[in-house]
Amino acid sequence: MNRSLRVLVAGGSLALVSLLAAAPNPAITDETKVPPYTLPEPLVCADGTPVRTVAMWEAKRRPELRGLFTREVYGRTPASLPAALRFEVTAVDRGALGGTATRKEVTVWFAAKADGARMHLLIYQPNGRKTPAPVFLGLNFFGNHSVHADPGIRLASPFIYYDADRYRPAAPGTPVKSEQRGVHAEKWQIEAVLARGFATATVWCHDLCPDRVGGLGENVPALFATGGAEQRAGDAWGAMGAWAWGLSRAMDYLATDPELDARRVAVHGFSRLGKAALWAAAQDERFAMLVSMGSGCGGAALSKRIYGETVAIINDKFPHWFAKNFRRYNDRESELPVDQHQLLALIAPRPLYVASAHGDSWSDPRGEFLGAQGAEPVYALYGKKGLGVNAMPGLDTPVGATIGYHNRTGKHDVTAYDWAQFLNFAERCWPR
Ligand code: GTR
Repeated sequence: MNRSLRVLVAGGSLALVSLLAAAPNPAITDETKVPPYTLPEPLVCADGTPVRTVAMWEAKRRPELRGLFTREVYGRTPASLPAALRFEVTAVDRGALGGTATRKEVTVWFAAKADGARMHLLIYQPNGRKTPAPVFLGLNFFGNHSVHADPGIRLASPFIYYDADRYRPAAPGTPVKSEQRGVHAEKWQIEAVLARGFATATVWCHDLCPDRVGGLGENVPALFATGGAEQRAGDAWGAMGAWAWGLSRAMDYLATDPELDARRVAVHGFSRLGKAALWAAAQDERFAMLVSMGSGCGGAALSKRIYGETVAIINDKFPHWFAKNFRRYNDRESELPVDQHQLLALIAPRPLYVASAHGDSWSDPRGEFLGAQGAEPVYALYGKKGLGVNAMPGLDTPVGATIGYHNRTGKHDVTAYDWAQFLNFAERCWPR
């Protein structure tokens, strides 16, 4: 194991900051280097009892697995809702996007104070539908104004400057550049989603928990006083937990809107926000479908393969994302009592779509496919057909019934091709 000695030279004196802090083992991206591993069984309880019925899965094994993911990986989600929770519809434009859509903006208040924790939910729904629209709901990286160039979208605040795909907090007074609008429009494909009759809804992850170590002392984590990245209890939540919690609060609003079909809400996410979407769907059964793209380590990819990003690497780089307990498995993945196929199994029998990009070895496409495959026994218990293939399909070849999968040519991204597959899958699972 690599060990590093960090030394701080301050004002001529030598201060030892951290002695013998473990540095993560380097990443493997060569399939022949994947060590042998054993996956924990989704359908065998901790006491060794095999699960043969849906009733037993739901009464015993599913809560047991949720408990393990809570304690060892993502941390606890507060059990009660803030007393001040309320929805304020701040804007409705029935003539958005050239009259094809209705744009709604809703502030979801978590605290009574006007400057307290809140999130802004942006919704587009297609005009002209006779029935309530099914919804794709997901978090965004750079503010609601990043998902479409529509000048009617309220600008996120505090404004975060977008530069070469990195967050850069803007200095106070930085003028908002109009070209910041729609910087992630390609990743959202809003017109394509609307054209197929779906609504789209989004929240900026930063509203819930800023994506930095100090974020656990702000916004939603601060509201629940769950503690900073280092000070919190071992099983306290991290940013993933707060992000997933926010998706459930968005769902609370969607369930009140008669123009939207709350029984058909697909929660989706890309990369770190795909991990959050998975955890949201695993906990909240109101999400009727899950779609993840390049969610990788702590998402759909098996941890025990230690291919690409590992538990140690992710905890080292993002100490605020997961529960502190997850660090116990840094470079000790074989000791993890769970693996990510069991997280996917928690979504059964709801439709589940896992997508990878071939060039995204950091997210381990094969590990994501194997994660989806490992969830199949639980889908089978419900009489649902999973992937329908035994081996990883070729590039750009979507497969699957209730569990869908594709491995796209190209890099870590969400593209028009990916959205076309998500929409095909949703239409197939939810015929009009
Ligand atoms: C990377 C991280 C991945 C993935 C990605 C993203 O730096 O290592 O786990 O989440 O960021 O969110 O784009």
